[in-house]
Amino acid sequence: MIQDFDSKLTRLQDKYAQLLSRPNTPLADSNGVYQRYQYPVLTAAHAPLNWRYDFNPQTNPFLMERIGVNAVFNAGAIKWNNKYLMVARVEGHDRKSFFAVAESPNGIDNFAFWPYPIEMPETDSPDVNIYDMRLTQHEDGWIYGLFCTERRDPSAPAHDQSMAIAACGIARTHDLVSWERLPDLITKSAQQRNVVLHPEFVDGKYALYTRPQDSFINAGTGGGIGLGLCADMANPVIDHEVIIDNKNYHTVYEAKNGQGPAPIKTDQGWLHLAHGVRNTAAGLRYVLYMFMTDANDITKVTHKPGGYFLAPEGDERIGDVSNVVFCNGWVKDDDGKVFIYYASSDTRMHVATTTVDQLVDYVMNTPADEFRSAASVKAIYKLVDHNQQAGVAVK
Ligand code: M1P
Repeated sequence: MIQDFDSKLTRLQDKYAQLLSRPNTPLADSNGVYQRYQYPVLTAAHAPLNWRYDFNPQTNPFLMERIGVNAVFNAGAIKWNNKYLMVARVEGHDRKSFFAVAESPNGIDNFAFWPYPIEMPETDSPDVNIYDMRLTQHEDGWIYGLFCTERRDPSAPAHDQSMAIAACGIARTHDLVSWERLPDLITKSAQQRNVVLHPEFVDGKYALYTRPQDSFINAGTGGGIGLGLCADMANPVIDHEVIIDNKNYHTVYEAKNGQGPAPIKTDQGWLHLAHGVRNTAAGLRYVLYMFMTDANDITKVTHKPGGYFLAPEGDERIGDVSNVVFCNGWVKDDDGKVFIYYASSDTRMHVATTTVDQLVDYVMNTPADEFRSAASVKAIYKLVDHNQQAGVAVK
C-alpha cells in the first residue's frame, strides 16, 4: 500500500515539476502587433500540490485530491523585485474564487505560485466571492488591488439563488503578502465591476475607471467605461462619473465593455486595454480592444482603432465560459517591452508580448470604426490605393 502511495506521489510530483519548468515558445505566426505563445502560462494544474493533497499516507491512503482547483484566470500583473508577478483569480471546485500570486523570472514561462494564497481581509459585510484584481502601483506609494466583491442580493426572494450584487472591493499593500482592506467603493450605480485605479493623481484626487451597471450581468442603462474622482481611498466615494468610452451599436462592445488593467503612460498619451462584449446566437462573445486617452486629460479618447485587438483563437475559444478573452493585467518593462496577460474562456492564463512602440503604432494608425459597412470598405480602398501609390502592392 505504502509502495503504491509512494509511486503515485512520485508520478504526481514529476508531472507537476515538468509543467512548471516547461519552456514556452513564441508561435510562428504573428500579426505584427503582438506575439502569442504556444502554452498557457498559468492553469488549474499549476496550483501547488500542497493546496490540494494531504500527503500523509495515514490520513490519505489513496492519495486523493482533497481540495480541487477548477480554473486559474483573470490575473492582475505587476513587475516586482525583478520578477513578473500575476495575482490570479483561482477558482475552486466549490466555485469560490480567491487571489494567489504566481511569479516567473522571464514573464513567459516557469510561473510558480507562492506557497500560500492571499488571505484577503474582509469588511463588515463578508464577501461571498472575490475576483478579477487590477493592480495599480500608485504615485502615493501603495500598490492597490481593486477587485469585484460579490454578495447575494439582500432583496432576492428566497426561491432565487442567483440574484447578486457586484461591488468594487479595495485593498492595498506594500509587499503583496499582507493587505489592508479598505471600504468598498460607493458610487451612484446599483452595481459596479471592472473598476481600476489610475496610477497618478488627477487634480489632487484618486481617479477610478468604473463600469456602472443596472444588474449583475446586464449593463442595462449603465455600461461604458466611466471615470470618477475620489478624495480619499480610505473613504472611497465617487459622486460623479463621466462615461469616457461608451457601448456602441453593432460593434464588438455593443452589449458592455470594461477597462482592463491600469493604462500605460506613453509620450503620445495613455494606452488602454479593455474588453468588449457582444451578443451572438451562441451567447456572449468577449474580445479585447484598445484606445488612447489624452496625456493631460484622461477623459478624452484621442485614438480608437476599429474592432478587436485580440479575440479568442483555437483552444482559447473553449472553456468554462467559452468564446471569452479577458485581460486585467499587463507589465511594461523599462526597455518598452509589454507582457499582456490574458485569460481565455474563464479557464486559464496566456501571455502575448509586444512593445509600447508597437501598441502606440497600432492605436494611432489602425482605422477607426466608422459604424457602417460602406465606411469599412472605404478604409480598404484607401489602404490599397496607398500601397499602389507607394509601389508596394503585393499579389
Ligand atoms: O465570463 C466573462 C467575464 O464576465 C464578467 O465580466 P463583465 O463584468 O465585463 O461582464 C466577469 O465575471 C469576468 O470575471 C468574466 O471573465
